[in-house]
Amino acid sequence: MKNNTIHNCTIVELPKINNRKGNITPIQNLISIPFEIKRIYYLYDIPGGESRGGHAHKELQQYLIATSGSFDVVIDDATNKNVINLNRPDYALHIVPGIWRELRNFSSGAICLVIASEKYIKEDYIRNYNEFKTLKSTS
Ligand code: T46
Repeated sequence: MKNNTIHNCTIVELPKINNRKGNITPIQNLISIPFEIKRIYYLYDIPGGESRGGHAHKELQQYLIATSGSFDVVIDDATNKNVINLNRPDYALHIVPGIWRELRNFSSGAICLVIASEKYIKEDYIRNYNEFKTLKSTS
């Protein structure tokens, strides 16, 4: 968690099966995803102007996918920040542990699918930015 930087977060192209009837993107455990999937959840019905996130994870890594609409993800390793716009259902943002994230600028009807490496564990969250900065700077 300490040594991960935003440069370890990558945009991943997902498989896409296309024909005249439309597209399918299959996601298979440990094949299209480099970790074991323990949980899937999705954010939807986000009111205009709302943001989500505002935390880091100690162990959890995840894929974020804009299965519908678009939104921005700000990733921050306490030294550098980057803003990534997600707007395609066949691309995922892989966020490694130890990265602060905030999701904002949700378009109307946007859905953020999250594929996560861990079950929900409250203690895995760092929700205080000063605590996050301290953890990143100390061993
Ligand atoms: C993340 C971003 C992208 C649960 O009880 N179980 C769950 O599996 C989840 C995800 C949440 N919750 C509860 C915990 C809070 O009382 O739902 C409430 C809202 O969760 P949170 O404030 O963490 O929501 P987001 O959208 O800020 O963050 C979520 C994920 O928690 C987080 O892992 O990276 O989506």
